[in-house]
Amino acid sequence: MAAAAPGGVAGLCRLLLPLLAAVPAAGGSRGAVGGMLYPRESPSRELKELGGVWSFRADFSPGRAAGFEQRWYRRPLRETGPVIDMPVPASFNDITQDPNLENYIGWVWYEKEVLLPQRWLQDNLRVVLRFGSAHYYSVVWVNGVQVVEHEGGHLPFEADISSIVQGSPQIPCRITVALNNTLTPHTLPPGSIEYMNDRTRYPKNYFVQNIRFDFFNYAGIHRPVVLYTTPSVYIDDITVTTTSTESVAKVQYQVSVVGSTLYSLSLSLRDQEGRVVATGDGPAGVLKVSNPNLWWPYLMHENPGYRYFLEVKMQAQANEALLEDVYTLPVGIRTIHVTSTQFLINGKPFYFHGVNKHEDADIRGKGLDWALIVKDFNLLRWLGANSFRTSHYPYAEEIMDLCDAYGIVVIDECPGVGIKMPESFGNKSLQHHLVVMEELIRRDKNRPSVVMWSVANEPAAELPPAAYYFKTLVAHTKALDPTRPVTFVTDTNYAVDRGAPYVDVICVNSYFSWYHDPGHLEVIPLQLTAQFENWYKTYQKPIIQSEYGADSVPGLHSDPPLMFSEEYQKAMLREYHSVFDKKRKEYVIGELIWNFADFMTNQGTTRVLGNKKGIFTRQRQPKSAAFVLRERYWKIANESSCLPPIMKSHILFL
Ligand code: BDP
Repeated sequence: MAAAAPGGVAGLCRLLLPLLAAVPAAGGSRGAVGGMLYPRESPSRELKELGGVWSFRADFSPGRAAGFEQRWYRRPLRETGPVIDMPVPASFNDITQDPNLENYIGWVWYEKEVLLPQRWLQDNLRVVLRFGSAHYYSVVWVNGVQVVEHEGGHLPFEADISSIVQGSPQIPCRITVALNNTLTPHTLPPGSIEYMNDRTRYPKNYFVQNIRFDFFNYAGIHRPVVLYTTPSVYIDDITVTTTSTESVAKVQYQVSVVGSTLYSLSLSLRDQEGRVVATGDGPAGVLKVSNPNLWWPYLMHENPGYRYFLEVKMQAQANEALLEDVYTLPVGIRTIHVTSTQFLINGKPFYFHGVNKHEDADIRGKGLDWALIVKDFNLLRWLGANSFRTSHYPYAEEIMDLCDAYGIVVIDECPGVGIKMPESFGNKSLQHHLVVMEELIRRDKNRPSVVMWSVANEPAAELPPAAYYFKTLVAHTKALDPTRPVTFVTDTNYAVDRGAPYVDVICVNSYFSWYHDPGHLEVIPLQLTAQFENWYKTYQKPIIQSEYGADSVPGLHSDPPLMFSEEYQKAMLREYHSVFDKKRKEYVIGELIWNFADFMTNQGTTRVLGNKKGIFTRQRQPKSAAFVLRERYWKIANESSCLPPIMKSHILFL
């Protein structure tokens, strides 16, 4: 974001880790101001991907500040010390055999030298450097000049670097990134550094990072880094909302242009066959589409994920030249409504039968991996899942694009996970959380797959400050996007949850027979029924079981079922499902298994090489539970839609 911590990097270092010496305060942060369109090629825009091998060094100096003190960004990284090869995108943690790098906390440095085409260096052209995400605090220099600073992972940030690359062209152009993965009570997610000062038990300066969330805190440049061009007068942002009756849909649009006030805009909306179905002009307006093809979720329609393409053309006169910019945005036409018992998409009741996921895999950690992404979508469709929650942070834009295209419905969650400490409910944390929601909505507002925002997972919602915190956060989110419902995911008791009054849908997690009454599957029906009834009586809002699950170690068998066996995971599912089947006739509108796949966590006595609640292994092989869920999801889909049953056998071959 945006808003760097007050005092920039220097302030951050003081706050994060006294161990880190202060570094020069930086500027150049852009904030959630302006647009963050996904970079796409067009007749007026070129794109260069900077993925591959970058140079890398972790700053192992005692204060972790040698890089700033010695200004490593001023010269090629190899000239200031040893470097290793580091893939981008990827987490750095699992790439080498060095346990110190796996668990490293502090500043790491990345560098890439890039050759720019000569034609990019002309006037009237803008060159932008964009990061899909980097964990967590980033400072970026180009040819030694700082261009951007950004707080928080999981969301994109960018910098206009035209003046640097065009003003004094340097060949090659050198991009240096310093990244810090330290978490504080005020970052999202929050964390804290604890110094172990007992000299009889720990060496000098020994510290650990405490986190209250259950996934390995991978760090690095996790998503694509690109350079792209636009004309110097350019389309900065587009916002689209849709309404529809059966015979006609309205696509309201707003376009913002930066660089000049003298420009003209023309828009055309094309269907999937390329036919123009509506045209418009000017920075705001309404396009009418007769007999629209609506965007439907997967398994709810024989043609799910229908997208139109909105081509926006801008022309402007600048420096005696005619500049033209073109950007094409995919648009899905659909509506969402929430009643006290239902979630309606295009006026029809939608039941979430889906999963929770993680961005997580062997070796690459949280780094974007196309093979894994496509495999996961094939598994989701094989399973008959129509939805997922982006537990516990925004996923890559590339993943969201496929959700739009395939009709996979998304509950889009921000990185508000592990908010447990009282100091994480103060004004400073809240202000940051508001900005993160701004960044998330700015990124995903036009996505038809996103049907609800989740502002947090399992916060300590019983604490008194949680009331003001969530009231403000939910109101802010609704003000930014009045078209989508807002929730947060709770594991707090219904009677003391101070955030629940503000949400549109109750999302509740429970682990009956696992964390509570471990081994006692027989308590599930009673406890789960009581959970639903208590929440519904209190709030009269529809409810999603947003997590439930049990660990199973693949290949471990036991009958009667014992914990950690594949049979226990299956038996737990069946007990939960019997209650869901009663309550979904009333007000339960969804079930999301925890978790789609096994994933890495911090080490601990309850984790055997990570969390094993996946119905697929980390390598995406099905456990027995996957087949139980598959039978169920297809059955629900076939009951609730008019799809021919042949759909399932078709999907078998995926
Ligand atoms: C839930 C958390 C999730 C954990 C899960 C578990 O929301 O992040 O991974 O428990 O313990 O409470 O498996």
